[in-house]
Amino acid sequence: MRIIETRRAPNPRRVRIFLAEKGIQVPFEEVDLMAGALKTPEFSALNPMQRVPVLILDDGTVISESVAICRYFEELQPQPALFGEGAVGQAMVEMWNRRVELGLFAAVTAAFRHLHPKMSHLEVPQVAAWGEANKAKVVDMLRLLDGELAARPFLAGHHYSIADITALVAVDFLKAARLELPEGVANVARWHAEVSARPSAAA
Ligand SMILES: N[C@@H](CCC(=O)N[C@@H](CS)C(=O)NCC(=O)O)C(=O)O
Repeated sequence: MRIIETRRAPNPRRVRIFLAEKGIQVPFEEVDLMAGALKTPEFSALNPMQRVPVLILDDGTVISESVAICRYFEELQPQPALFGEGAVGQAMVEMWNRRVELGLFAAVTAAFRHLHPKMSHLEVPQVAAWGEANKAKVVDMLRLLDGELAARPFLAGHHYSIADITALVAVDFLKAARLELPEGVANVARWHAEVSARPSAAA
């Protein structure tokens, strides 16, 4: 099997961190999304959404979407459980991962894609007003998460999970979007320092 990625892009990083937490090694193949590598007929045949990461299994099965790829590996190797354990634990991870994906990661990504000049050939049309509007959404969501992280070490409870991975990648992607952590989110800062110190964060 192999994973096609662009190393500096945030979604492939989610999968790399997930695999590092599991201790699973998979060969990665680099393509340059900025140079149009995802727009070719060959890549589009693998993933019609023209996005990385893409996992290709030895039998030719193609799995894209970062969370789908991570779920595949969770099923292959359940421990450490990064999608939660038990009915409640799994539901909590699903809930927080979706909230972070839709409320934070998507907003940071929109700010980046709609405002960064380098993205003008990939984000068509680039709507600057939408990028600007998402900056406030990012701040609101970080403040919400700050309140949550006052009460527990990790986003979905007492165990590190894919929700933390998604949030870590989203927070680190603030820099590319030319944003910063706002004032007054000390709990997010504490959590960010802790998850960044895990060896997987460097994957
Ligand atoms: N929902 C997808 C999103 C994948 C995605 O947006 N990947 C970005 C890189 S982080 C990409 O391939 N962008 C290519 C483009 O915008 O043309 C996932 O979770 O894998």
